Amino acid sequence: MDKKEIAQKLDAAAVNAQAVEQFATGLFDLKEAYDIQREVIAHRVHRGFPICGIKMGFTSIAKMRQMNVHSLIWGLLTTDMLIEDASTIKRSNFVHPRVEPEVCYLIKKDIDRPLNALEAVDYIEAVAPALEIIDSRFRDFKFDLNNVVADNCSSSGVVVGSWSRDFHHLTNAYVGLNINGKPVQAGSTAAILGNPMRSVVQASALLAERGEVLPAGSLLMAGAATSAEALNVGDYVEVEISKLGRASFYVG
Ligand code: 0L1
Ligand code: MG
Repeated sequence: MDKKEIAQKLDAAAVNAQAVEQFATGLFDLKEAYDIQREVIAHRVHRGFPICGIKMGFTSIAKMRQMNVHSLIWGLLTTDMLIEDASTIKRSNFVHPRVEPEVCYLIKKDIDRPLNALEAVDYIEAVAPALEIIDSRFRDFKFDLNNVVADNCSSSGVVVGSWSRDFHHLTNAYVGLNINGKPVQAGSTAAILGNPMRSVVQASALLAERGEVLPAGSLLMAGAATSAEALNVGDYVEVEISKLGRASFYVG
């Protein structure tokens, strides 16, 4: 099976909300996994949904432990993944969705080279509380590192709350994930690589490695502060980040 066929299968799994088995370990390496990811995204772009940002994955120890992996990964966001704050998603559009609380940055200037932590601040326009819906296209959320990368790092939906220009207090801010009014996960922005701004630094290095640029105006999902939670019909899901605000959605 070549890269195009693998991408086609992953795209069809997402469109039809039907899980597939992960591909055999060793069928493609990590570099090829990112090539397949690009092919998967090309299907979305072809359907009229352009790339609007990137997501960083496995940025917290909690996430790495939950999924038993040890490397940072990244995927692409397309406009069909954007979900309005406080709107309703349809459970039936997903295979087995989970949600995780995140921080989202709005990029001010093209990220076109590796940045250090001091420089990264100048590339951020604003920050917002956010929720990522992850929905592995692989049966039972079972995958190895190369498979999850090929599957665009499970990314499926993004809810972004109100933008704030005050992003300097985010080194250790409370992050809560509430479902139906009950706290189900609690953590700190410090769980995101020690400081979510480091996610921007890591993203700049990963982009440079592939010779890619993240244009001004893009979203950068910095990663989860806690483990993910499964979504069920009837859920009201909310992220709360101290001094930053909230974002939410319903599951219908
Ligand atoms: O942190 C992340 O967003 C990684 C998501 C990929 C793994 C998963 O499906 O949990
Ligand atoms: Mg995530």
